[in-house]
Amino acid sequence: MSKKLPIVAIVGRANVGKSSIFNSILRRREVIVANEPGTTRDAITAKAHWEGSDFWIVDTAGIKDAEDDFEFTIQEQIMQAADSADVIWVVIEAHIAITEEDRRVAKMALKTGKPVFLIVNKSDKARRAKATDYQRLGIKPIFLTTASQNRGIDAVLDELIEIIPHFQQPEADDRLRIALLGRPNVGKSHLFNSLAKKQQAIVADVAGTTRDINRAVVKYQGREIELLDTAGIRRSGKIGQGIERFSVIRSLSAIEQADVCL
Ligand SMILES: Nc1nc2c(ncn2[C@@H]2O[C@H](COP(=O)(O)OP(=O)(O)OP(=O)(O)O)[C@@H](O)[C@H]2O)c(=O)[nH]1
Ligand SMILES: [Mg+2]
Repeated sequence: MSKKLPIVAIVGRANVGKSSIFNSILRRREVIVANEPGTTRDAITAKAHWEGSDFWIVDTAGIKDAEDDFEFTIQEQIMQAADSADVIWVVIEAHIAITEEDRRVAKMALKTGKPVFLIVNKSDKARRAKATDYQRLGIKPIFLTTASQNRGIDAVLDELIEIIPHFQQPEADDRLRIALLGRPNVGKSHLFNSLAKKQQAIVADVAGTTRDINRAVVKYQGREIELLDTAGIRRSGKIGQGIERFSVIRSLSAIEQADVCL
């Protein structure tokens, strides 16, 4: 039985505590937390688990006005993280009235049509706050958390694994799954096409053409073999922005689905 691990993207205005939530879930200081808006510049992904369920979480940069090209690229990346995710967590601050940026983030998240949670963090700074005080963003469910003290996070994770079964696609069969992995442009899609005997994958002489996983089922000696063609994996550091980065997450999740990796 194989399943696709869900991806959770943590988005929100700068400095609301996204990285603190990410760290709290991983129970380690994986990413830098600082009281300076714009601390996180690059989306960071890690595999997490709760009560027997595994998932990926992506910590993104804070949403700000794009003052320059670099900032614009970052903002684009946040949109892509949200687009690639299965569940989106929008984070706001409990003690600060909802801002224009909070509204922008909420709108963008809701527009994807995916499950969205509202995490109202820093609730230690607004002790009287109730979840219903934050309904105006139109997001449900709402959780109050104090990430810096690991408080309230369990409830978010409990709800996540409640909805996770929707993303698990059990394929209880005896199909052998083979994932084709490798650096960009080494001929994975060509091999995939020869094996699949049909032009299913887009083959192009441009490194990184495959943005997602192509699948084909071939019959060999009466047995079904499912081939998973993945995006090329580059060394981290060389991984570009945006779509490519999220393709790599998809490749990593293909490794998990596969029985054999070539
Ligand atoms: N009082 C309080 N402070 C918090 C809480 N969570 C985070 N902080 C603090 O808020 C500041 C920002 O936290 P980060 O986790 O870096 O916030 P971020 O959203 O990742 O920020 P950017 O990456 O800059 O967008 C840090 O000083 C944290 O220690 C909380 O629940 N309560
Ligand atoms: Mg951060």
